[in-house]
Amino acid sequence: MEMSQIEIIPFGFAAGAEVRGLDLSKPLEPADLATIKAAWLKHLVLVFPDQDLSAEDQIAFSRNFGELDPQESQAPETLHPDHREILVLSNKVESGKKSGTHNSGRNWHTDLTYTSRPAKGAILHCKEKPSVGGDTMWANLYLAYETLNPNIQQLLEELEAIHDVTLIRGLEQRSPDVIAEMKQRNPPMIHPVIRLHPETKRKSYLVGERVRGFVGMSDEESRHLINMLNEHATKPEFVFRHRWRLGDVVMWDNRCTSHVALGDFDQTQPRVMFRCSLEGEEETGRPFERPQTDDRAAMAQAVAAVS
Ligand SMILES: O=C(O)CCC(=O)C(=O)O
Ligand SMILES: [Fe+2]
Repeated sequence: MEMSQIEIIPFGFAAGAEVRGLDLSKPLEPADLATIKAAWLKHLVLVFPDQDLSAEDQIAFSRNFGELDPQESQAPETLHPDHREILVLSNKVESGKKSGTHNSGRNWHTDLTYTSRPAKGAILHCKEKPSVGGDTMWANLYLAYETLNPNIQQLLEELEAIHDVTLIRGLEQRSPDVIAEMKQRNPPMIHPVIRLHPETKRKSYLVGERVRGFVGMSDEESRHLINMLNEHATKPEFVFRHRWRLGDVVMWDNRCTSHVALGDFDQTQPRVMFRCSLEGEEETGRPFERPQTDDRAAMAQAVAAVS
């Protein structure tokens, strides 16, 4: 049997490596799959250049790394018409209508934290790209955690954050039906801040710019802590920035990274990406319930407990 010659070339210290020598439209040899999995855990974001995958190929490749997210959190019109496993990220205007994903990913986030089961990872395939700009950046959240002072690490240990889909940057610019779907499908969700990676056993912290507060803190306390943690996590030394090439397939580990898609490109040029999300291994979230009572004292107590 022919052995493929996989080469793994690190792109950055914090994250990112290019994986050369593979055609992902073909089934992977077990040894190659093991090499990819090990490289993924080490580099967090893998870039496979020069791929040309059909929707079926991309789905088959993605299934090597886990179940696919059923995408119930997404507005149906943003999914591939024949393959619900694929979210189409596109800025194209179709029959006079802006796509429901034309500005997706524009603030720092980890995918699907507005659901009870944040994604394990994602596989993104570059189909069309602007001539310049539209890069994506990833932050290494292990390094962010590990470089905090132990006193702050301790503070985060029992903390829970409220993730809110309405904090997606630019959500208000999407069509009213997409906004309504996203809100209705995804009420605010509470997740623990500290995460232990099930495979590497390293800790990281999950906050990002779609968190509206911490349970048991005032808005003001939350705001300062959110800003501090996000600023720290996205320091340049923890960030890998990818400049897309047509055909790139990028696969990231969502359990220890956050990312942002930059809107710095000519919006009259198409940018189209197909995404498969790996279903989260664990349901870590619980809904954040608004206090539902007429009793003022109970209301005040409930608000104090969560705001
Ligand atoms: O378009 C991109 O570069 C990434 C968008 C994003 O946040 C995602 O696919 O999860
Ligand atoms: Fe994302």
